[in-house]
Amino acid sequence: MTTHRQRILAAVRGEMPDRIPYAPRIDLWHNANSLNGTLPARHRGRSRDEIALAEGWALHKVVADHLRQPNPDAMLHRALGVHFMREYVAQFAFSDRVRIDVDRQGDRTCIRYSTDRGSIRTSTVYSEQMRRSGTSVPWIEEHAVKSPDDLKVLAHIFENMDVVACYEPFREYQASVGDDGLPVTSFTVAAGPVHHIQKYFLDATAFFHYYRDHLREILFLADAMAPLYDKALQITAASPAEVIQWGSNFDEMLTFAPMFAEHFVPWIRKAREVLGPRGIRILCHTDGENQGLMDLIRDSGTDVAEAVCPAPMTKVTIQEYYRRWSERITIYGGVPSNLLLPQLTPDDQFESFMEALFAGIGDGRRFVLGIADTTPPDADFERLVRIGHLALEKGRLPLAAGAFNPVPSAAAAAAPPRRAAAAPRPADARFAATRKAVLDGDEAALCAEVHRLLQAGTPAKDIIDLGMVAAMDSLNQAFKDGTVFIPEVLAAARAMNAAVLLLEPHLAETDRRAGGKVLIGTVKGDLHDIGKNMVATMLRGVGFNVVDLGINVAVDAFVARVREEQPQVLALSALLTTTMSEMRKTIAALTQAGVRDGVKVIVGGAPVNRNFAVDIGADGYARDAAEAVELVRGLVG
Ligand code: B1M
Repeated sequence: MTTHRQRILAAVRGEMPDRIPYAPRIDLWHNANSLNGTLPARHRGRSRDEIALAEGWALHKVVADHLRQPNPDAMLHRALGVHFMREYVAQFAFSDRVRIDVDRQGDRTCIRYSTDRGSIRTSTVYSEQMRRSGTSVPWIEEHAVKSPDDLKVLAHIFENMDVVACYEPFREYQASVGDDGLPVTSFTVAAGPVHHIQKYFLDATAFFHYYRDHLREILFLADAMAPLYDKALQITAASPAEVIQWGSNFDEMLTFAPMFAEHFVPWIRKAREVLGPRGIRILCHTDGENQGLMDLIRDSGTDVAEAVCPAPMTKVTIQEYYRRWSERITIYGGVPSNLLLPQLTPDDQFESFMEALFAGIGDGRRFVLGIADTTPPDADFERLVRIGHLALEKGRLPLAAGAFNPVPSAAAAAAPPRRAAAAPRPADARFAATRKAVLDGDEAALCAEVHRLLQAGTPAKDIIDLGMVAAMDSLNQAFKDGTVFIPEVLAAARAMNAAVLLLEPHLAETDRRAGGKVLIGTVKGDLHDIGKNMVATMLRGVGFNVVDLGINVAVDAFVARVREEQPQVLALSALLTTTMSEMRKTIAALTQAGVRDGVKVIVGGAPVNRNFAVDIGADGYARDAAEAVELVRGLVG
């Protein structure tokens, strides 16, 4: 009889298993529901592996089990991307020359790393609220890099580090999984040093500014780390592992195409070159929006794309993923997590998605069915069970899909064509230099030009509207078209922030700060802040006074700050389906506190849509940062 392990391994190797393996990731769901006492009655008291096996599913053994590690300090150095997991065959080892002082204060762990070239400080948080929501990794509250000099200190720390083999714990882990799944090892979950720097050392938004302003220093640090990555590959090559995770959270915006091509692809290729001949396969956790990265990922040499999250949660359909990737890459995932939430996906839509999935994946080779990214805590467990039944009923291989043809790589590389750029607005020649400075993200040049125009008697409002905002509009269009990337947009917005400060005293009272104050924050339980930061930066850029409350903001805190700041607009961001309900609660609390009428509430974030906004009584919804600017302008009049 074919085992789960054999079936997944065959899919990963591009062979034809007897049927589609089904390995749903249920760690987050299990953590939350077992802590809250809400596991389905028939599974009370069971571990996640026991539940999966009782249901007949393969174990999802891609991500390390962060909560159950023999080493109590397994996650202590998370802010440096240094983890001591039993699932990792290669692990970092600090040098004696680095002094490490750990200060634990309740949920917070602060660490100072001191060297003879200076020191850096980090802090991480792991709270009861995070535990209850199922999260198993601490949040990096204070990142290692606060100034470019910190990059040099980190380079020194990593130059002095070593990487050592840890085969024995991995062998035990492998044995414990046995035939029930395919254990994947990791070193870090970055696709090389630059990705490591992005994932761990810098605040997510700050990274984009550093990438643009301090690339030389970033590459210096990356060079210092490269020998460790090389050694990890050598150690993995001689290890008992069969698959290694090499890279995670790929997303066209975050891991934007030019950076991905220059700094990620060479490392994925190298991993493939070193490990391929040893029969070890490369897996990347591609849970983001991948449309702009599809060809790069396909040609990178990765064998498995795990946590593939298709439409309707992202832009790429599962059929398109399979068509473009299955010739070279095994797709692991395929069912977006929203499909498990009846409040977002009614039964009939769930059933038709699953039907389309089985019809759209050709002969079914190179496919491991799973949930992307992971099963949410409030998932309808019976839908997970139903997918398992469908995998049994419909998943016998080869599938009898009719006219399916994988796209040959060369043809796939040629498609899809870029959308044509929108026609530029007629430009006012007086502001050519202003627009250029905005497009270049050149704060000094922009401020100098603004100064010159003011001295020449140009109305401040014209400089903003006809110069700066016009440039930003065209930059936004180029961003949407995929011809410029997030660092350029953030740099332009940053330059505009500075110029608006210069212009403000010269604006007529009515035009000042575009007439408004905006309070913005990511709702309680949600730690995603990149999109929210983009919205805040763009609003500031066009002159709004933005008060950013940060992440994980409780309903009461929103209400208190609305009272205190009296903003015209409250902008709420949520990236998790589980935290969207906080938006409804916030609006209800504003009403109860008697302050709802004085503030317009707008909502946004990947899982939010217009219908939801209407349903919860919000005043508006914006799909992206550019739309948010238009929306706020419209609301503030
Ligand atoms: Co998370 N994550 N994540 N994650 N993560 C998502 C959101 C997810 C969709 C991945 C997936 O399933 N494919 C999924 C949520 C699924 C769901 O809820 N149904 C998910 C999950 C499950 C999780 C964890 C639970 C994972 C785990 O622990 N196993 C965990 C939760 C932590 C927590 O919040 N409690 C988690 C953690 C993380 C990281 C820490 C690793 C990292 C966040 C880093 C950070 O923000 N500092 C992360 C990332 C990077 C992502 C993805 C890959 C990318 C998000 C992003 O920043 N995109 C994401 C995948 C995806 O979204 N498809 C995913 C770029 C950003 C510019 O876009 O944020 O959409 P976005 O913002 C846009 C618009 O949405 C809009 O404008 C922005 C700019 O155009 N917008 C607004 C946003 N806010 C707005 C507010 C407005 C208006 C517009 O005002 C009204």
